[in-house]
Amino acid sequence: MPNASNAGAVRSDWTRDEVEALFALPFNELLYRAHGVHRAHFDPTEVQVSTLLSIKTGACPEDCKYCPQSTRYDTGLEPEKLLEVERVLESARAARAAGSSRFCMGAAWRSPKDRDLPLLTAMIRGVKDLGMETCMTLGMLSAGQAEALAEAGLDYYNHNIDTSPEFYPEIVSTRCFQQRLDTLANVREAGMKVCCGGIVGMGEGREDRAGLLLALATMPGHPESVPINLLVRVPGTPLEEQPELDPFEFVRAIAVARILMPASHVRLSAGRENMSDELQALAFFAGANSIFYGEKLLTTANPESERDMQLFRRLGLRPEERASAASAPGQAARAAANALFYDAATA
Ligand code: SAM
Ligand code: DTB
Ligand code: SF4
Repeated sequence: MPNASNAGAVRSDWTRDEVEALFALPFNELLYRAHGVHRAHFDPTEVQVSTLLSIKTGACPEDCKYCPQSTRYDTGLEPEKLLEVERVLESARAARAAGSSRFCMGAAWRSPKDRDLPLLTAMIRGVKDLGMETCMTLGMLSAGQAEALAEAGLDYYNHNIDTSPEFYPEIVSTRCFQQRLDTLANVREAGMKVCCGGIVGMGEGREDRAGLLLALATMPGHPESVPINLLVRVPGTPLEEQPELDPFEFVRAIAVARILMPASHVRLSAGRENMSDELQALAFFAGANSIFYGEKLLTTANPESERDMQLFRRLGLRPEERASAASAPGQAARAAANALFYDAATA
């Protein structure tokens, strides 16, 4: 167990015992440590803001039990083909105008087809030209596909391991844990930043939440971005009746992620729609410093933008500027949008 003097060092040699001991700490002790680690690496008043767009919706052949987009479950979702580039850019411009610095494009595929690459790379170039960071999540990637996306300027690739290696087979049968790691290796090899996390609240035990975070924190390089999703229980999916996870257990997962991966952005991801403002505030204190912003995730609801802006103002939080933003195109538009978050009207 790290003591106060080495807390915050970036390590990839965490052990299961250490991770389980962190989860077992008294709540306030865990939060105190996590917040200290957070402050050693980040400005605790800044939160990175990303917006998601589903660029290809539904009819996915995989069987992920949590997912409304699997063709195996009747969730009433209307499938849509890959969007045209101009429609994607319209959404990206709107996200930038609303104050988002990263645009994440998601497709309900097992993996992309090579014939889709010209459109995908055109989307990446178009969004980059707006001065935004780019992220995609398209399923499994071959080494060649990862290179093509990196070549077009893709900054981040999102590919989650979802849960612990032990619990994983309960959730997905159509691709194995190792295949996820192979895609992540291809992404790294191509030089892109990795966005990789998981979902809690799927009926896993605390040992699985520890196993998920241990798997992430012992990767050769920590993912730069770690989304922690709270299961959205979508009617029609096999997990629709899952009992709610104790909110304090959710905050513990955020805090342990922060301690294990001190220099990574930990994202409070899916599930915010049903979280109270107080729970989100606790998660920010525990070390979450990134959110998805905008009324929709991929297919399910996210908090209204106005509610998020209000929350930022009430908590004295502000959107993080990307490092190279000062000279990036679109800076003036984004600065104007960011002002929306600071409007004093609330206090
Ligand atoms: N098809 C691609 C894939 O699975 O790699 C990309 C899109 S997929 C929807 C991206 C991630 O969203 C999943 O890995 C999962 O972690 C998360 N996700 C999907 N449905 C969710 C739900 N109902 N609740 C929480 N997270 C969810
Ligand atoms: C991630 O970890 N969460 C986001 C993003 N990466 C792609 C997706 C959440 C999806 C929630 C269910 C939906 O809206 O379809
Ligand atoms: Fe398909 Fe991704 Fe949903 Fe799994 S999580 S069913 S791969 S869209």
